[in-house]
Amino acid sequence: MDTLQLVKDNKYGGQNDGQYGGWDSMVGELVRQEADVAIAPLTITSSREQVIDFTKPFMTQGISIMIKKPAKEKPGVFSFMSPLSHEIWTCIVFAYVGVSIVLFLVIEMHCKSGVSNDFSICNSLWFTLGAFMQQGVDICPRSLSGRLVGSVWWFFTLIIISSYTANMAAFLTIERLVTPINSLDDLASQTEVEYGTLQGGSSMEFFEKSKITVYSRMWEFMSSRKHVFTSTYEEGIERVRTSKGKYAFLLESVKNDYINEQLPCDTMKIGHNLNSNGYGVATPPHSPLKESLNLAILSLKESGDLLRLKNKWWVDNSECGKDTQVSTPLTLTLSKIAGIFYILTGGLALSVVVAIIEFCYKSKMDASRAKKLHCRQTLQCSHICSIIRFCSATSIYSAIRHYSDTRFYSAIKVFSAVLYSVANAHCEDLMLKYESRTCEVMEELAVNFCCNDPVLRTLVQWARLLRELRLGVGGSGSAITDKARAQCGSALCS
Ligand code: CWD
Repeated sequence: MDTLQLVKDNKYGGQNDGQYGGWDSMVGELVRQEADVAIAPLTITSSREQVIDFTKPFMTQGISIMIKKPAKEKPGVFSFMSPLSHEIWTCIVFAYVGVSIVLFLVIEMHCKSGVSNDFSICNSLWFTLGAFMQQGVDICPRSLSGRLVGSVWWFFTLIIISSYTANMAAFLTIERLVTPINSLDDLASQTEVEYGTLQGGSSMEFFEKSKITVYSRMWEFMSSRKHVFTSTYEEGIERVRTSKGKYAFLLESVKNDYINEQLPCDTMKIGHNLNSNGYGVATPPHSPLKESLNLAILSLKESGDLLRLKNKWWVDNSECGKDTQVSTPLTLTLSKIAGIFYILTGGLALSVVVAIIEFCYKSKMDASRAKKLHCRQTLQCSHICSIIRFCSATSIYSAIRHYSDTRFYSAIKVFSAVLYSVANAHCEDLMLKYESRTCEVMEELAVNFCCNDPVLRTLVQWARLLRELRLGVGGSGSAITDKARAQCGSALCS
């Protein structure tokens, strides 16, 4: 009697109605009592458990994906873009333009309220670019709102540049493995890379019976292309190696891990295991051997021998260096630094609000200042008018007094009355005319109109004529006349 023999068809065992006992291969031989024990990576499944006995699992595993290891990618000429994802670069460009426009607008609003500034749209773009490039520019916003925009932009650039610099070194030194498929979902959602399992094993059974959408979709894909199944797992591994990345093999994780550590080190496992189950030693139903095998497995487990053996063959026996590990992509994605964009947007919104408040406040202040100035100037003009009236009146009064006992008295009296009323009316007209003008115009007029106005000048000349005839009070005159001299110059009241 043979003590150890290979299963005739080299397979593990599946349900097969054509075979005696309804099972073929290893399981079939046990069912038919052709063998006493089956020692193999034989997965414990519920359907097998119904016809044969399994010991406790001596190893746990799950279905995993094996692909061909892609060629290492050397840093390209545009590798400097890699530390940040494409969305981040796009968002930075938009943020740059947006911040420049907001900066220009808030400063423009500030200027509208009377303050001058150097921020044209070009200068705003230049200022923002300078800050982003960590350089200084010779213009700076002076308003609170402008400084707010500047501050949030500086904070934003600080974070972006720090993150970029931190990632940059890694990107330029690591040779990355860029895998076309990174997960089971990637594999299931495409048809370019074919995939399959070992024919007639528990892996195939798993997909066939699975009710999970993605697995049943994968089963549809595989069952419609029969050539994707392999009769041995060596065949599947070889197909992975020779198909230039166009074939992925779904095999049990322990085998996957082992092969990946063997020369020529050109395969790799991707994603997580699809399920979890164990390998057990199988016996025909009710075999007396099962108990002793169970005890042996448990004692090997407890003594750590099983773990030591696993390490010996899977780790110490590795023929591939550590550098075969896939480096995970380091690209900084938008979701990781979205907060900084929120802060920037919030800061810009706040600065616009502040600019509006500044604008309203300054407009109000300017209006009240203008009003005060206007009143002051109006008063000044009215004061000057009073002085002119006074000058005319004093001259007229002197003339009347002087001629009181002469034959010219009546004529001088009438002439003086007319002169005074013309001066008075003209002053009123001037007041009305200039009242609505700006304060600056009023100020200028207040100083000049007394001396430059032709009507007033004529009136003043008449008054002067009366004095020159030594008919008026002459000399220094009263305190008000002195004030008038100071205000209007000697031409008016001297
Ligand atoms: N088996 C399988 O179905 N897929 C695999 O990748 C390997 Cl290595 C083996 C057989 C399976 N363990 C079974 O018992 O049918």
